Amino acid sequence: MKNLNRVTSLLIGSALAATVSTASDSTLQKVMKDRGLNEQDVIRAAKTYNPTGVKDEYVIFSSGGQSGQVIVYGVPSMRILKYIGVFTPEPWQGYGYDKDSLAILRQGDVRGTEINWGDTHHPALSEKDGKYDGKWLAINDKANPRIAVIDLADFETKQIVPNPVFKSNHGGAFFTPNSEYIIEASQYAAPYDNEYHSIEDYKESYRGGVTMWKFDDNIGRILPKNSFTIEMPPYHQDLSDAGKGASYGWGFTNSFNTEMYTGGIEVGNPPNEAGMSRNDTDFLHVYNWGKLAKIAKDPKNVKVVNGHNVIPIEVAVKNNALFLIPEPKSPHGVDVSPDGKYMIVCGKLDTHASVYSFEKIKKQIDNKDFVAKDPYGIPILDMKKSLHGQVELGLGPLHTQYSPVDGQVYTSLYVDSQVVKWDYKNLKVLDKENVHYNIGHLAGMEGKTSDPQGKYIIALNKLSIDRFQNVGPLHPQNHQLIDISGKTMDLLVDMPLPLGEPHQAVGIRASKLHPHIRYTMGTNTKTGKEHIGKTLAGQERIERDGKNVTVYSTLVRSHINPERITVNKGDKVTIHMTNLERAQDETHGFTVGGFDQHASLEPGETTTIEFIADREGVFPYYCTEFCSALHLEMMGYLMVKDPNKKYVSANKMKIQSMSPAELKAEYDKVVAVNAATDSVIQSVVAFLKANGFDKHKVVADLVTDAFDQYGQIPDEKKKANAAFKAGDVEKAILHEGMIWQLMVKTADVGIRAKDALVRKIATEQSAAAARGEKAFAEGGCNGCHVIGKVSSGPDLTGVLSRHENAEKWVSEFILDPEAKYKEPYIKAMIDYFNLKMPNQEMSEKETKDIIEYLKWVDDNANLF
Ligand code: K7E
Ligand code: CUA
Repeated sequence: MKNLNRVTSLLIGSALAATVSTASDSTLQKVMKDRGLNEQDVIRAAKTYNPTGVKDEYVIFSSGGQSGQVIVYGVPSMRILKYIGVFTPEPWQGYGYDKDSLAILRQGDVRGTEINWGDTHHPALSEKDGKYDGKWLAINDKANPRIAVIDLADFETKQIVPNPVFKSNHGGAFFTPNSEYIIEASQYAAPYDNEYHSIEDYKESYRGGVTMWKFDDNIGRILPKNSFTIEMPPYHQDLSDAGKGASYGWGFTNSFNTEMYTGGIEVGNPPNEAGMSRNDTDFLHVYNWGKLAKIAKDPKNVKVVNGHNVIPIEVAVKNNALFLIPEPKSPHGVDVSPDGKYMIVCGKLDTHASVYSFEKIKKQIDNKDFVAKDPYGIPILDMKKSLHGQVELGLGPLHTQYSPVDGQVYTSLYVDSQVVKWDYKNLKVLDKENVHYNIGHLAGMEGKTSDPQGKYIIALNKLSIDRFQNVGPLHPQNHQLIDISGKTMDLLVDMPLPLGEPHQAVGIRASKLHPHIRYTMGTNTKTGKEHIGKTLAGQERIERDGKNVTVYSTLVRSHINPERITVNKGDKVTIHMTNLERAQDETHGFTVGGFDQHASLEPGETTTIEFIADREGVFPYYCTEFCSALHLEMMGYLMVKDPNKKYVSANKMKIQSMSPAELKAEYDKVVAVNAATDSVIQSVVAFLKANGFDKHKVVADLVTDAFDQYGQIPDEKKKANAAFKAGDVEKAILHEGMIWQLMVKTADVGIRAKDALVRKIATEQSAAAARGEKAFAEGGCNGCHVIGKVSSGPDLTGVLSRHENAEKWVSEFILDPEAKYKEPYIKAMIDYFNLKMPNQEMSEKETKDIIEYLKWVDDNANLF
């Protein structure tokens, strides 16, 4: 109201407003006039507008419907934040393309068939004491009955569990109040086994049911072995909810087609829609899952179908754990109140909402006060005796959300295209708001928990018709944000959702979510453990084992190491990749063209791609995220050779076309390079000998390896000299080239031997220095700084004596490099290396340790 008055005064230009009127008032008026906005519009805009950098109060997780994904957006701004790949490959995240996420997607295969989509309906947030704890999100796939679990520490899908006995589902996923279980109710009754059963045997062989998936809240995984299914008659079980508070330990599931009609238009029967809605009432299933969970532990009480525990109807009945209550025909939503005392059932085909009282239900159960049994022997309670009351709401009531105001709820009316606010305790309608059009679910802020927040309701509309720009006959869905903070509802804004039919959404306070911004270096994000392919700077390598080529690579601004991978056609290529970055949002992507491969590597993540190099050719690979100014240079080549082919070197052809003088010049150059390389090797050898390398077995072994290579050089040299003498300069060049190859291999191992020897003879590292060295490696510092060498950044040996007050200076520089970019010394370095020291988000502690490491380096500077 205060806002309204303020805007009104600005706009009406009252005497008071005139005295405070400024240029901005007239600007506002002009904008409103130009855009055809009225006062109300401006207030609504102000209620949803987030200036840049301002974040939302609530985060919404919406099912993505047929996209098989989850859509994340903010309230009140209605800005989309993320699509989470769940049942469907999602290329940006690499989901379903890298090997690790593909393994998750494949967990969802059904009877050996790869499933690459889902019909997601109901997202559910994990709970503690009936309140959201912000840890896990589960969602069901109706089409291929499955439940997926998403970790809210990184918003990635970690598990998909197919239902072993259902052939479809709908009434899931719903967490029990302490996330003990996730409820999944079947939808269309079908045989539990995987065999053919005639539809004539429907009543005997087809079954519905509710699966109680055991959930481990600490690790965030469903434990299939500890889960069980409650067998139910072949009524089409529908939406469900877990009891809480007064009804803790109980579950509630709607149904339709208690007629058990099986259709058959093609044989002249009336269609399903007529036969399945003939009776006036269907059944609310009421079951004591707390008791059934205990019963299921005894093998005598379960039958095992497809390796999964099923509690037969008769066992549940015998243990007083399964009951039916009539409910108005073809109901849809069942929603338990925050205190667990009431269940609101809405009948799609009935204009009423029915409010059931758990106290009344419990009394009948305790007194064994039943009116009849269904054909399967399940006790039926009296409907009237179970009801608190009924309220006529309008046409097509579906789903209900609770508010913090005692008794006040919001229900969607599908046919009327309205949200109705009503009082379920005093049984009266309070307000109605039109929505556009044909609302399904509606989402309150924590509106189904024991701690509903109120403030907003989102209408999830099935049709948008004329609300948006026409983009062809397939229209977007329309989510509409409604302000419920006032006495009457106020529709604030529309958001088109073009990704599928999002059935349900759940909203949580943003303050309850605490996702990571980076991973511990080398994490397999799908398991949370260290990845087998974890590779730090300096450990990059290509290993070959027959037809298997394994590449251990790293990515850091702005290079992929290695930059050349040569394999034979038919080789199986496995590329492990580690993103060495620690900076927030410094993701690198990776693809090899033509092989349907993509990976997204968030800071610290390691993942793997794997494919058969089944085609000869040259295939560039590159980083797919624009990660730095030199992003386009972040590339390399995969070269696939056919082992059965002889290749003529273009280089050789070039040499052949050279004049004798040019050839001689080429030869002299190669010989000179080899001489220079040899002198490096000799200096390493001198160092090794001077420092008694043979006293250390590890080092001695490496030296032996190195001389294996070096030992082949005299023979090669003889051939080179002979060719030269015979006048075949070209052949001499090739032999000298081979000598260079051998020298490089020698130097490679020799330098590793030297490093190992340095380790052995250097002064002992303090614990802090050792931690610092690790932080230096894991932080990716060694991507640019190689100790003892100028590489793509300066050599850090002696860095602590290069600056005044150096420890302070260096740590400031590590923690906030940007602040020093303008210092003349740093500016000169940046110009020289054409690189800026990036902020690697090191902590104060890590920085301190790195300083200790650098001190150790300086103490041993003579060795590097
Ligand atoms: Cu009503 Cu599948 Cu929850 Cu759609 S369901 S609306
Ligand atoms: Cu890394 Cu682009």
